[in-house]
Amino acid sequence: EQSMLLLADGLASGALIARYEMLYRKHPELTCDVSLESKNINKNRYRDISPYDSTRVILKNAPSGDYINANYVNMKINGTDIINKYIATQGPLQSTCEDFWQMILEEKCNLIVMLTTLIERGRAKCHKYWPNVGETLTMQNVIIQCVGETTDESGSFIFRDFSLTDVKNNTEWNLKHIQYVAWPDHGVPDSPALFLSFTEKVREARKGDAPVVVHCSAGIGRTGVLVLMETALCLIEAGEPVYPLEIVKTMREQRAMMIQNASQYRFVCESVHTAYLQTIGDEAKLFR
Ligand code: PTR
Ligand code: PTR
Repeated sequence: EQSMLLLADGLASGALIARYEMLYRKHPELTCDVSLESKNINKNRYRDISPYDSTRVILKNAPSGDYINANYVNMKINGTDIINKYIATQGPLQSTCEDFWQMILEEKCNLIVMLTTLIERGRAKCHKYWPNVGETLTMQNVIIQCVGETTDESGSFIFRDFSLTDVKNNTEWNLKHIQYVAWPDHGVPDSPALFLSFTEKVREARKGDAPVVVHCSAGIGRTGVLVLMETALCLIEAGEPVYPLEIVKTMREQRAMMIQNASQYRFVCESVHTAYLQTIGDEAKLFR
């Protein structure tokens, strides 16, 4: 039997965190064998972060094999027909840029959400896998042109517009890139309000049925926080209750270790609470 509590009470009492701490970080029965094959091992940014075999993105026509450190993460919105589709992935390495863009091409993505900077505390967190404004990056199967770049008033978000060309079919499409520049790994954003407004931008930019590609450095911590938050906003809009722990479980069945630590979980639950107050002017509903 499950006890039901108000989100605010669960935060205040510590019950919310206590339950989070008991979850499996990695599903005990799911394997990650492909990521550890000798031909793939160097394609992982971190030795301890691997995608499950069952939900990994399998590249069809990449020049260097079918492996990329990425998982499909599908989040169903209770009480609706909506499934928010994501691909959660690591920040590309220089050696995996071609694979990254091949994935964007094969999935026909039109939105990338980036939650890291390139360097943090002197350490490389992500390769700069895109071209500067007005410049073009040419991959074997896809050409990427950056046609615009703006920063929001707070200086916390950067918006980029890319035009992509599918070389084989000679077709073009547009891709948006939204970057959160003030969010260190293992940490949390400056404020729930700022993070909420970022997540709203993601919601507005999401279009069509293609998965939204979300990455940070490892593709688990900050990526998990964003996926939980956008899922929660969708649920709130649909008038459905939000059970943050259930959302974490659903994510972790698709990519291991999503949401890295208790402070990130606490932060996102506080943000969910803020969203409730803003959207329906009411106390957050129950959690289990
Ligand atoms: N082995 C690394 C570490 O524990 O620091 C892996 C790692 C790196 C895990 C970054 C999470 C990280 O954060 P994020 O997923 O938000 O980039
Ligand atoms: N409500 C969720 C479930 O059905 O599993 C999450 C949950 C997690 C519920 C833990 C209760 C929990 O309690 P305990 O930590 O005692 O297992």
